Amino acid sequence: MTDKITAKLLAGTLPTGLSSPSYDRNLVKSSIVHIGAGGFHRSHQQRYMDRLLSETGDFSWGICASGIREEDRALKEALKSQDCLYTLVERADDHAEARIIGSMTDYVLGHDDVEAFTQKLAARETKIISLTVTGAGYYIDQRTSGLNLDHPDVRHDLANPSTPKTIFGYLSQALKRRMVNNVPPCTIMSCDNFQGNGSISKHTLLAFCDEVDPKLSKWIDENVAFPNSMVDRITPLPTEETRAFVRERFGLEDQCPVMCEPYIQWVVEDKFSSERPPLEEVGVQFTADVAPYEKIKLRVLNASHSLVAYLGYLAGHRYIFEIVHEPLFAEYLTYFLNEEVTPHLDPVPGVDLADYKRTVVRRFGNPAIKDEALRICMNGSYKFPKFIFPTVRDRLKTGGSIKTAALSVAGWMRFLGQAAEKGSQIPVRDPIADTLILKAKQGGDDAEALLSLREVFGDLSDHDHFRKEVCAYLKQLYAEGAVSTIQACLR
Ligand code: CS2
Repeated sequence: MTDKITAKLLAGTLPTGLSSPSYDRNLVKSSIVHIGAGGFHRSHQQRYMDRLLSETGDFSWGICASGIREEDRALKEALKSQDCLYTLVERADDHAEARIIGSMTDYVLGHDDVEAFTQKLAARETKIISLTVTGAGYYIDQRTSGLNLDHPDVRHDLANPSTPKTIFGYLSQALKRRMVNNVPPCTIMSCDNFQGNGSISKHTLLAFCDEVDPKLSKWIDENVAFPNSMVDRITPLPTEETRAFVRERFGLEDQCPVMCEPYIQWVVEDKFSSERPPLEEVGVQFTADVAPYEKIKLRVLNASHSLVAYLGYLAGHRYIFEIVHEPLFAEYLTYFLNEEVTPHLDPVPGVDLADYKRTVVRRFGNPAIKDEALRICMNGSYKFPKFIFPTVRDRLKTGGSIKTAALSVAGWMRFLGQAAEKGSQIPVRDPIADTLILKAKQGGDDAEALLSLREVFGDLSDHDHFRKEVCAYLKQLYAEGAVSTIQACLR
């Protein structure tokens, strides 16, 4: 027999291996509003808050989750039908530990009632607005690293403040209301996975507000804190299989469970506009400078993901664990990390680099979470510039080899080429998917067409050595396939 997951269930006995909130959820305040409550938010920030609520008895820090895209409606309906509770399953090998997370106080869709949502964001009780809207949600122009004011969504929000589509439309309205009504400023905390996530949220929002009302942008600049943070937990996209697992293992009918690895990390810059949750009590690290932690995470973990995912997919693998269990891929990854990445990393307080790299490779090898290569193969146009190009630039400056990094770029291009073929079933999920497919089609085995995309490659579009290497590897990938090209690269 299965039970539907609802608050009623919490009063009953739960099966072994599953825990649930023992705190009274009615007492929890919604002092955080989170925009973009996908799988990662629910495996990471909510998990920390749930722990804070259950371990400290401080009920000040619940989260009202929200979405601002129509695609979020199904999740809203699922969560609302089960009192905003959901199961979080942590898995490694044959170990599975699950918890019903209770820190989500509500789930709203911003565009269902823009006025009510703006009021919520502008309310005195809202101390923090947190964000996981992915890199694409910041509308960054890679050429200038600033806000792309020409993007149709951004232009729409500037022209139509009452029907916003972007975080900027919502945040500018809400902060304006706080400014005008003398409500103390809240903190804007980005939990998106890129370096300087706080600083970038600030610069892009200020650029937007400059267009709306320079007084507002000045007020935000002087009053609102945007802490940078490094977030880490591998969270595959939720699948039907996760639902089935929760049903079979725990007898629970949960419409939107999340499954992830046991590893979790959050390092946050200790810079808040007003109070902040005492998250250090549940393992979050607060620091004055997050940059070294972000750098190591993005250049080691995220870069390694992109390095192996495309080529692994081309070699016929579907899951990350299968790829890193292949000796050839393991060797390729080790070469990249030791020879190309490591020379440009700085020592990070409390982090043993060799151990950090070993742990990343071990985490990738976790077969239980079945992380799909295609999840990593999404949004290459903003992942390569953030994860791999910084290493490439450092290598080029010092004259070091870039062979494995260049091959990973060619791997992405070959993947796009395959996706561009007639009748291909490969999905290209990327904000500039159409352009990428068009260029991949035009160029075929000649990488120059894709390399000309300055919004992706920036100065690297003009770098002869980089271009030569990528072009040679792409030709070889077309002619010989992934495995033989990696073998040749490592010889
Ligand atoms: C991945 C990340 O999407 C990607 O390319 O590298 O989602 C990664 O799983 C997380 O950053 C882990 O914290």
